[in-house]
Amino acid sequence: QKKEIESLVKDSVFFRAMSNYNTSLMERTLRDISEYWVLVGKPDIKVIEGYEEQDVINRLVEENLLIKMNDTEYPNSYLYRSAPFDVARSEKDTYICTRGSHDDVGPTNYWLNTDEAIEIARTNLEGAMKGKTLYIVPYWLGPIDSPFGQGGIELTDSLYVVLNLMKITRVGRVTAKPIALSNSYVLGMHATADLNPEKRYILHFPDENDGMGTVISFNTNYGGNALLSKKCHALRIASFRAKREGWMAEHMMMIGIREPTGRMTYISGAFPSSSGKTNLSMLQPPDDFLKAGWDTYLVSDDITWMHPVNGQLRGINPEYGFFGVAPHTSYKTNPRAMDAIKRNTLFTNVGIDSRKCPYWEGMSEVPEGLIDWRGKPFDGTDKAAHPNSRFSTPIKEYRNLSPDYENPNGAPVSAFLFGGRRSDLMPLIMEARSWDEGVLFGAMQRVETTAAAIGKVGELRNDPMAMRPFMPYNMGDYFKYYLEMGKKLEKPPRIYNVNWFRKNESGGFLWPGYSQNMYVVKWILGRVNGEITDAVETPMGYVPSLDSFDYGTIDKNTMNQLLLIDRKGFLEELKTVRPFFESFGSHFPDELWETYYNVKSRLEKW
Ligand code: GTP
Ligand code: SPV
Ligand code: MN
Repeated sequence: QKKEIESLVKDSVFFRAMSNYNTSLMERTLRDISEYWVLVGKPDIKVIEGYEEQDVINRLVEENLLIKMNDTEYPNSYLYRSAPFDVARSEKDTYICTRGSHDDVGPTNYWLNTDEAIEIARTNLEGAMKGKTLYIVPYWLGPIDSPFGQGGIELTDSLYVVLNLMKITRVGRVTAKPIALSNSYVLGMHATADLNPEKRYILHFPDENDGMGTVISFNTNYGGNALLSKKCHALRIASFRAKREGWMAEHMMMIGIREPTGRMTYISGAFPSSSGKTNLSMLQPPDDFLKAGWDTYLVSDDITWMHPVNGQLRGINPEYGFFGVAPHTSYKTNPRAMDAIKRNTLFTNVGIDSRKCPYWEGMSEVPEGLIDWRGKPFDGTDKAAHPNSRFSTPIKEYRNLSPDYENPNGAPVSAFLFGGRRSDLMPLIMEARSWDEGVLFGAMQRVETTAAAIGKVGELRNDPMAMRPFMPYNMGDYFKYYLEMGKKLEKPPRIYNVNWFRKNESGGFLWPGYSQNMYVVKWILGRVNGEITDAVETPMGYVPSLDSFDYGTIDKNTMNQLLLIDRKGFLEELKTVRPFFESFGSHFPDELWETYYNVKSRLEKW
């Protein structure tokens, strides 16, 4: 069988390059592939080298799976419609599998025993690709020459997955050398099978594959469930490895902000799914900032890998493109995204008008001849675009990329922001007094659920560091690890809690958000660079004093509301998160309890 596979891939540039650099890894790769290939019913095989995008598109168009968009306004852009029941991440089908017990992964994860999970996969995957084509997609996460990069190989029968990977990940022959030299890769096996949601599994095996990790996903074709390089590898598998190796793989965006003086400061922000990472990463400062010489430069919009180097965390973006939320992206809210998605973009589950331009809620006026995301004429009874509709766009389409985007060593991170959708309690901005209290901010995150995952939207739930759906081990141990990281760093990032989503009595947002978030960012820069010293000290940490806070055109009253530290509310909040913390039992660090009680007693005395 290995011979058979060998003959099927022998013309591939990727495999030829791979065997030049590392014969034994090449041998192992062939074994891995042949085992899967036999299981799924010996389909045809095609290795993705990285230059086949047009062929892939043509095939999908022929199969009526892609619709070409207006070629003048959206050149080389297409619309894909998913099965309507397969349009978001499915947390209840997502498992971390180990040979130990459920306690390995803690109460925030679904767990399966490794052997049991492999048996489930075997049963479901047997013959699942008979008569189809198996695409082998080698990919590399991080700058090609980065010591922090990691390779992966995704095996899939979905051309939609292949096209997405080509848009948002470095794929094909360019990855052969770094994969070969790193002498390992994460193995991802994906099959659309019959898309039966009852038999949908996204299985993670962080211990398998010589400890590099394996992912098996089937009966789904949606982003985070099926693009295995993204959440499965770059967050879950990578976080597991990061803990072992002393670094961090986080659900964070990262940008550099250049001030008129030329100084560049990098900040990273963890916001749960559909809660503002991509938008903050593409922040276009208000006009007066731009005129004065401020601007922002993107490193990452969803995932950041951070390594301690000389006492500082340095961040890289493992990805090569955006898989961004479409609804409410507009020239008003995010002009830089609107520019980037005007070319070479794959849209998923958006509406389309009679001119073949995409449309979604919050984009503009409802256009003529609108067809909704399911392909039916839009009549206003349902949404035109699915609330979790997405754009897949290569990173190079974004015009304000950081000069450090391709820096193999990344860029130093000066601040961490934790935030999420919270209509009450959480102020616009507060600064933790210490790393440990910042970790408590992160651990306490209780935010509204969104359409990015299947389930109810708008329900408050605990989502520490925006990592709940992506944490591959016990969250209590993660908190411990986070605390240790702070001790290890000479210059740990300062930690902030932000909230763009506070609401007024009539349900409207108190804070205008989007480009206006620049005012908050400016305050953070003033703080981390030691230029704003007169902040107001509260039991929760520091909040801006209105005198030293440039907050734009908002009135003072609203500002006071936005910055209020509600003593009673926070005491109540501490009480509310307590059972969640307790659910981690002895995994929850004593040190964090201590911090919890310190903050609590400060509030009580205030
Ligand atoms: P994932 O890709 O799911 O991880 O989401 P994300 O964290 O990147 O969120 P994104 O930036 O795509 O924003 C999600 C939704 O929140 C979009 O509809 C945005 O328009 C909206 N949003 C983002 N930033 C703000 C803000 O500052 N204020 C308000 N009101 N809405 C915002
Ligand atoms: C998220 O849900 O956090 C996303 C989209 O960024 S997905 O890739 O589907 O996970
Ligand atoms: Mn995300």
